[in-house]
Amino acid sequence: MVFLKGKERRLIVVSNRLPFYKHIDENGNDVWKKGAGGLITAMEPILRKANGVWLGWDGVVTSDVAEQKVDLINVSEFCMQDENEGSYSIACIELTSEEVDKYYNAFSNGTLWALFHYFFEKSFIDYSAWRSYCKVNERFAKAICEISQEDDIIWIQDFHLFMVPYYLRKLRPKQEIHFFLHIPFPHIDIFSILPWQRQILESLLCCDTCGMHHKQYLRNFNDTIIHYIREMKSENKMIRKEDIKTFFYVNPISIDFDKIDRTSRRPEVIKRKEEILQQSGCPDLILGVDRIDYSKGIRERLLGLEMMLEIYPEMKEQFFYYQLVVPSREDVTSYAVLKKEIDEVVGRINGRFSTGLWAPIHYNYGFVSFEELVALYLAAGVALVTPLRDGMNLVCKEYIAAHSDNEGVLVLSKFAGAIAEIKNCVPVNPYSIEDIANAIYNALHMPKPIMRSKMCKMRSNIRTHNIDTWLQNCLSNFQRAKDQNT
Ligand code: ADQ
Repeated sequence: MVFLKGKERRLIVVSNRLPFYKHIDENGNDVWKKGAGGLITAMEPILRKANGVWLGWDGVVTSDVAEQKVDLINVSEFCMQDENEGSYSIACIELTSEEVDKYYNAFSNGTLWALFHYFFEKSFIDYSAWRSYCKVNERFAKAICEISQEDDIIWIQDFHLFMVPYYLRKLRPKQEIHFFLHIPFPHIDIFSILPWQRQILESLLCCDTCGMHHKQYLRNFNDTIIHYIREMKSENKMIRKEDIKTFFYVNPISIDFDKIDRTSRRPEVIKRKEEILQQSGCPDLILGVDRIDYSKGIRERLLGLEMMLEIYPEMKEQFFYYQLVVPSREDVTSYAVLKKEIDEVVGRINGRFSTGLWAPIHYNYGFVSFEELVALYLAAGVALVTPLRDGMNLVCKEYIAAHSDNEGVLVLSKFAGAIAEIKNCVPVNPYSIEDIANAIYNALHMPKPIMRSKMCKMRSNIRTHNIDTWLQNCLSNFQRAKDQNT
């Protein structure tokens, strides 16, 4: 429950994927596995504390989606958890394999993700994928009605579900509907490429509130709204800015700082950090942690590392680069191509620069536990977070939270939403290989007092702008919207 408008209300979060995905083992039993990604990292602690409900796809592909009955399952039934952290329930949506292809792979990840991250050459226009997207979004809206009551807080997450507010508003005219966009909202020139821009805009205008990470995204959005109003007027459909009831706000998402900080001080995590450093056999460990995605700039980062070794050959054997990559969207062609490219670049660089027992890059393609991740962050003297475009990026905030020793240098892309808040990083243009090479070299050579002072400042900022303050700000905006519209 969350406290809003003077009373306790149930929080229902709706996103494409649930934080767990299900598969059936050889004995026919359901087996649940934890997923990874920014939305899960951010929303899970909130739902646990609020004892809320999370509605989404469980990863199961069915041959036919009949009128489904949506049941609630408490995650404590299949997931070990710390009692102090609370619990929440999940409700599952089913998808057919055609819907996975069209709604999820083609439209959401192929068209929208690429376009909204400014990779318009990778984005494509496919009307049948759009129809599937609308059909699945309508199913989500019906499922929300099935599991909720009118005074629940419905909070729809991200670009997979842009059309849900439109369908839900038709079914529930009085429902409070909130939306949060986790990716950038692009410039109007990019957004205009979408033939369905008006439908998406009109759906967002069915919400009570819509939140974004960065003021530039809101500026872009305002430009599209102004253009939309002008178009409506030219069609003699009267609409004015004052008639728009949706409250748009900026609130950069964050992390559970205290949990990561506490974990980084646990003796077994510190012991693991020391083991990692010892195994690396080098004075410095550099770390990259990413969901595999072309927007994360992994390939460009590796090329930057290669150039650093070319320019500064004395850096051989002085560091060890650990690249952790969590698998993602493996059925989308561009992701499979990227994986192959990364494999090749890693092989080439290691082949070129390895000496005796030393190889510059260790590449781990898989999921690691929370404790292992914190130990890796703590071991890393430098973190490379160099996305070509990122709505926010939580890895850089996790890295800062894990450095309870006040050490470590963060190299951060100018095109990550997080750069607006994290001023004491080493900023980098991720499109410039040379800039990356120099940033890595400078990070490795930063004098200790400067490094500690910068890390302290970054920590105090993220400590106060954590996931709790983010939630409270969102709730205040829900309240403000209500006050504005009554
Ligand atoms: P993502 O694109 O998924 O999120 P990000 O914010 O960096 O990106 O979050 C990735 C998460 O996955 C982190 O919490 C990280 O710890 C975890 N992770 C990565 N690799 C892992 C591994 N191998 N094992 C375990 N965990 C791993 C989207 C947007 C972002 C935005 C978030 C939240 O694209 O811009 O910050 O949503 O709004």
